[in-house]
Amino acid sequence: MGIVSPGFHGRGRRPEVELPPGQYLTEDFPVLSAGPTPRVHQEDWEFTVTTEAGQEYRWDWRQLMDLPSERPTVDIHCVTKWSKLGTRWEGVSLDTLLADVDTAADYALVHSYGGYTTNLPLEDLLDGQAWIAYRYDGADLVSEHGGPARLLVPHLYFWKSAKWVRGIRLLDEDEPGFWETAGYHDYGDPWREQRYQGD
Ligand SMILES: Nc1nc2c(c(=O)[nH]1)N[C@H]1C(S)=C(S)[C@@H](COP(=O)(O)O)O[C@H]1N2
Ligand SMILES: [Mo]
Repeated sequence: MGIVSPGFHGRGRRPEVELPPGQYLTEDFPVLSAGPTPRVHQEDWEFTVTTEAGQEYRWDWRQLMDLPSERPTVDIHCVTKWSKLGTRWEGVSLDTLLADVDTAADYALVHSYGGYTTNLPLEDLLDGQAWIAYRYDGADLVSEHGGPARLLVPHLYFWKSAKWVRGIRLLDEDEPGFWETAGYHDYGDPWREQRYQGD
């Protein structure tokens, strides 16, 4: 992108951005955590994928760092109605992590340190749609935002982006997570405003 002279694209002349229905723009980065912030050190961090057959695949921090990383810039949408555009992350694509995982499962239940869970169809973790993210805006991800590593799945409401991620269970049957059990939508597409069950 070229440099635009200030007089041409000044404040208030920002091109109209399209937000999902009911959302407003925020510039800061709110912290939303259902419980206390777990302090997980990189040396203790492990990420486990468990298949529907009970097979386990495990990565420690060093193994995660050795995988090729990507730098997605994405818009994020919280069900409490804030949206933040152009957030810059670094992490490992779930395509990379799941490449050699032997599974025919349709669903995923994501687990976090601290006990949080959230569910989504396995296909929503694939095809460049989801990452295990460990850097935000050029710095290590702080614990309030899910450090050392969180799931990033920006095309769904942000509650699906589990902070302090520790593993994913692959399942034949859909199993609701923490907020989904409490009445939030099973899928959570912000563009279809799927906030609550029945939306
Ligand atoms: N482990 C865990 N992950 C979580 C949550 C949580 O409470 N615990 N909150 C979710 C919700 S509702 C949102 S909007 C985002 C908030 O992420 P942030 O605090 O980095 O903005 O994290 C999601 N992931
Ligand atoms: Mo949220």
